[in-house]
Amino acid sequence: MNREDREKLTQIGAQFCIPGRFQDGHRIKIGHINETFAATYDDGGRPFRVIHQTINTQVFREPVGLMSNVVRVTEHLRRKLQAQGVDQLDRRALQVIPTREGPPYHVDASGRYWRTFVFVDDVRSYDAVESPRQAYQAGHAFGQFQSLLSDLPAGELATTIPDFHHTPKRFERLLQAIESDEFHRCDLARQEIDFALGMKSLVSALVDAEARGEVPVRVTHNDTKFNNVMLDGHTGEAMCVVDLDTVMPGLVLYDFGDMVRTTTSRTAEDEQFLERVELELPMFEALVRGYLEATRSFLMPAERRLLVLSGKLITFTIGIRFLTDYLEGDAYFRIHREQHNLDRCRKQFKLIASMNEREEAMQEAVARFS
Ligand code: GN1
Ligand code: MG
Repeated sequence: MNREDREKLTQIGAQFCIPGRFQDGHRIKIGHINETFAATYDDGGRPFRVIHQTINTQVFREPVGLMSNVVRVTEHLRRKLQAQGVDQLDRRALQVIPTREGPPYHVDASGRYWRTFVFVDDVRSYDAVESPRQAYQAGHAFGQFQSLLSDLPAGELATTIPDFHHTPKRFERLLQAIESDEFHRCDLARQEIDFALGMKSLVSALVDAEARGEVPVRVTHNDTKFNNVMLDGHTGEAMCVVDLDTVMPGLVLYDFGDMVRTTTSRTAEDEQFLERVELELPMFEALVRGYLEATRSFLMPAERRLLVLSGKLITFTIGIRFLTDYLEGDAYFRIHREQHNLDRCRKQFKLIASMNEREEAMQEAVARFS
């Protein structure tokens, strides 16, 4: 790492209750939103590893509430897992390291918020799912996450991003972006815009089910991408889920939908060869089996009935967020090439088309494992 990063990290690390002296660190490139570093401290000859991460306050406007959610949830998970007597507790339950002054975050001289986690050893994540076994692990891990938190009253958590998965509001924003076409990109995205407009009748399905009281608000993860599951480096077993910034009150269907989006096709989120993109049934079957096994104790029939629809709807919601961001000049999602957000959108829409073709088989799989 360069000298500037090194000095920065040393200074940040000193604020937290970390045993030992700063030794080394490096930037980890994950996520579109936050900045993340892994660092090693020398604790009397023994290495102690942590994650230092900034909170993007443009995106998360209430970092204090966010961190109080994260502490609440990680402690709850740890207590529950401990009571179950699981092995390797420290690899299964994330731990927040508080600052020396007490709060679980530090605000640096330029106003940036930092937090620190204990590093989980010997786990890795994948940007794209590789096998049904991995899909099973992901479904089970996020299902278990919801299940362990199902006795935590959702109302006690802060809402870190209001209306995060509110599809009608996301759709409204897309319509505004099309209307103003500030960056003159609508012509380049004509097909995607038409596809999105064609889905209008579906956009309110989940918010309507919630408003009618058919599905309850629970504590949910809300960013259940496959790369937020940490798999054991040797056995491939899911050890824990990470990226808890969006843990807040929500519908379990948001979580399941985003799993379908990211864990049923062996392609990256920005795959450009669209002929490779399809909903792979063996992946979906394994995902839904893992999820239903882990959520048996609390999941209601009404929630189960909407699982397949949620896959389509959340894939659509993220797809139109990419499209909107493209039309708005790439202000939100970090891009690494021109038209990156348009490529991301195309991939999501292709996956939806494939789900439409396989809908019956997907429903049949949900019924089989229910
Ligand atoms: C963002 O930054 P990351 O990768 O954890 C986004 C998610 C999207 C995802 C798409 C707070 O997550 O909602 O689904 O990108 N997070 C936020 O890859 O907007
Ligand atoms: Mg995230």
